[in-house]
Amino acid sequence: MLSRRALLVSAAAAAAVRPATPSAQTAPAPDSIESARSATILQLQRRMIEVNGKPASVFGIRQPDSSSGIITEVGKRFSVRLQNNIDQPSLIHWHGLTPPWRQDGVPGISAPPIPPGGSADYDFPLRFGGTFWMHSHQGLQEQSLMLAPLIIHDDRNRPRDQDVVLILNDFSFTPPEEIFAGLKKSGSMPNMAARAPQMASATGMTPTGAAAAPDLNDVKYDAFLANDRTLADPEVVKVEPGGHVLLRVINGSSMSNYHLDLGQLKGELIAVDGFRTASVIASRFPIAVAQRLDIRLELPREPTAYPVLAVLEGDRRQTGIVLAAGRAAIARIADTTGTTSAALTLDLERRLHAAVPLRPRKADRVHTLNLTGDMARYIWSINNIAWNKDVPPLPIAKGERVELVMINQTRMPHPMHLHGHEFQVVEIDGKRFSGAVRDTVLVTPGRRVVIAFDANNPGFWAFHCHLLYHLDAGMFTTLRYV
Ligand SMILES: [Cu+2]
Repeated sequence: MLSRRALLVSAAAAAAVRPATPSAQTAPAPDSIESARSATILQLQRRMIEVNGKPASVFGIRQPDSSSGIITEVGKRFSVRLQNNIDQPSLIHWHGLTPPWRQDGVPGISAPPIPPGGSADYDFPLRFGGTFWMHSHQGLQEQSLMLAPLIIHDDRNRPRDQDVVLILNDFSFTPPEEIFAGLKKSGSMPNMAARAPQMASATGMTPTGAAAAPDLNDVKYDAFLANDRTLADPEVVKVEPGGHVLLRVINGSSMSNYHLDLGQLKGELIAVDGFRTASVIASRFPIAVAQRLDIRLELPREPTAYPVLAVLEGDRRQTGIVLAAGRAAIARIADTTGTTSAALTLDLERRLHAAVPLRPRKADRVHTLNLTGDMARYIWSINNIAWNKDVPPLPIAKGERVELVMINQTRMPHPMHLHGHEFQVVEIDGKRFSGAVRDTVLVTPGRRVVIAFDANNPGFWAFHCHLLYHLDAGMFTTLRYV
């Protein structure tokens, strides 16, 4: 029997050749039995939920005890055996974590997908705590809910706090491949026909023109889910009157940005994308696709039910959960609001300040990335290049301070995500500031957002728009350094 240390060394040696070892093993080798014993098992599976009174077949990422995703602690290792129990290849990205690049879960970049019946092992230290999530980076599986929370407890968890996780999703009964085909074939989707002419002119538009009329929500969804449920039958979370809640909101939607609405409660935002910020107190917070919000709530003493809602941007539809403090009547909440919400802005982003900013340093390298697209043909790109495997990675070198200047030349907002590194928002529209440290930043139409990061995790990394169909249509590039 090999020691754990020897196993890790042998795993590391194997990783140099074929990392994250996807294998279609029927009889696991003794080594893998041993490592599986110390690892958390996560299973990719099919499951059924009910949406709008109809059964829906979706994916899930669950432990054998059926808990979704992982709750762990900072300082521990992320030690996971991922088993693919669905009938198609898959690979899971640990969104916001900074693993060795071979364990980052992007097919074709970090590792090959895990075949049906196969498994892959992951093992790396957890450098920081916070609210993260995991999702498939394979094809369009994320739209079918191949995602789960990844919560890393740290000192932000005070003993009196009750953790409440709220994961938001957009849902369609139309298979994602059909949704994407519909977007590609402009005119076939009801809204696309009317929009196509103005979108054609969007290519190469000036920032002023882009800012004039944002174009939102290019997929029409059947429902918006909060922890798998709609407001027709929302999750009701029992909380204590006068109690303290740490609300961890994860926007796991494929294409939808929201305004989180705490109603009569005021919340204290303490972290975005896992990373602590100076507190911001409000009852409404924007949350773009893939982003997270950690919000402390102090509940009043009287028994009351508090809806926590997410209103789709530029729309009236909403979803949410209910925090029930004591014996409180729970009123039915409509799934639409009275008025159409505004588009998300960068107003909150401008106010956010990292609790622990990057060490001030002049950039060694700056890349300018114009976010570009041709809405009429539904091609999305960076510097007018729709990604394919022949596009060269952006050059950077180990040890550099890198800045990425993103200029959105389209009419759609793009939540841009960097893999393998946390970054800091350091400029919006020409104004430098010490903004939030995070992993996904929204760049709204016509805006210029600059992020900085330290090239301290060598490898081959993805950088892309997190809107699923934009990513698939080419708003994606890579960084590579060793
Ligand atoms: Cu996009």
